[in-house]
Amino acid sequence: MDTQIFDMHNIDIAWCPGCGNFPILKTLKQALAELEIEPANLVLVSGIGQAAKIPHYFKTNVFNGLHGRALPAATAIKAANPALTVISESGDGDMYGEGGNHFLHTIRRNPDITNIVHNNMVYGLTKGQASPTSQIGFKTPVQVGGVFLEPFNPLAVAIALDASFVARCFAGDAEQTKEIIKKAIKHKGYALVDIFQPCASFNKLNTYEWFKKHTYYLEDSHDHSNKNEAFKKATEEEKFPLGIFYIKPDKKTFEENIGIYQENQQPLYERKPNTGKLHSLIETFKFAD
Ligand SMILES: Cc1ncc(C[n+]2csc(CCOP(=O)(O)OP(=O)(O)O)c2C)c(N)n1
Repeated sequence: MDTQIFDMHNIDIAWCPGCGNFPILKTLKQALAELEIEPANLVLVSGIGQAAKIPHYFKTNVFNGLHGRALPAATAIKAANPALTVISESGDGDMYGEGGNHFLHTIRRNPDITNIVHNNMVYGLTKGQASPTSQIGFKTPVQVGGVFLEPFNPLAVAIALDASFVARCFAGDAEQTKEIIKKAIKHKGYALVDIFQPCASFNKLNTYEWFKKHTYYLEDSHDHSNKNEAFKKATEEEKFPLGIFYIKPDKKTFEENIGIYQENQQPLYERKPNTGKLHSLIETFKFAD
């Protein structure tokens, strides 16, 4: 399938020149085309931010909601129509800051969705405040003395919560990123793909060069079924490993667990509401005279 199938025409892209979102946009289109996922069978869900604009630049189904609230919408869309491929797209602020609570509990629910996070270690849209993944010492117009909060470690948290697929990529390596995104989409269950992404305008510390110097790929011998080993790798501090850290296969998904599809396979969105049941429920809320 050609990636052009996802191209929007006559639309201005509002990212700065040199933004790491450009290679992620291209890589995601390539991954989807190689998996032969039709635009009609795909939904991109996002919150607010520069990264969260990515669905605007795709010809497909899009739900662009509130800041930090992509995951509950993505979970519901997948539950209403399990035949869809559902991908959440966010920045590190949107996902780990404003959306932090949803991040934790979506991992626990394990919907069959892919959660791609463009991690540029800064709030880009609002022009350069520190985000939860900003490194200690990072100076901004708000954090004038440098960040002193411990950075949030999304991979370690996801592994601790037994997320069913946990990976990290670097936007500067399109080939590996594409392969990891493909595996994440094909994986049944919640898949986190955190992508290191340089922000050309507001993060002069974590540049392409910096990421190249401070990352390395997990060895082929890395056993991604070993939770303790994955956690150890996720908490390394000198250099950040890239690759697939942890896979917990055969974990029941949210759609399987909620019971709606156990006896009736018809997608929820096609079913007629049971108005009789609804009315009797409303009756129970009425005050007695
Ligand atoms: C509830 C709420 N709080 C704060 C904001 C302001 N705001 C919009 S985007 C953003 C941060 C975006 O940063 P990130 O998610 O890292 O994405 P980036 O722009 O860097 O891609 C903030 C704080 C908002 N729109 N809504």
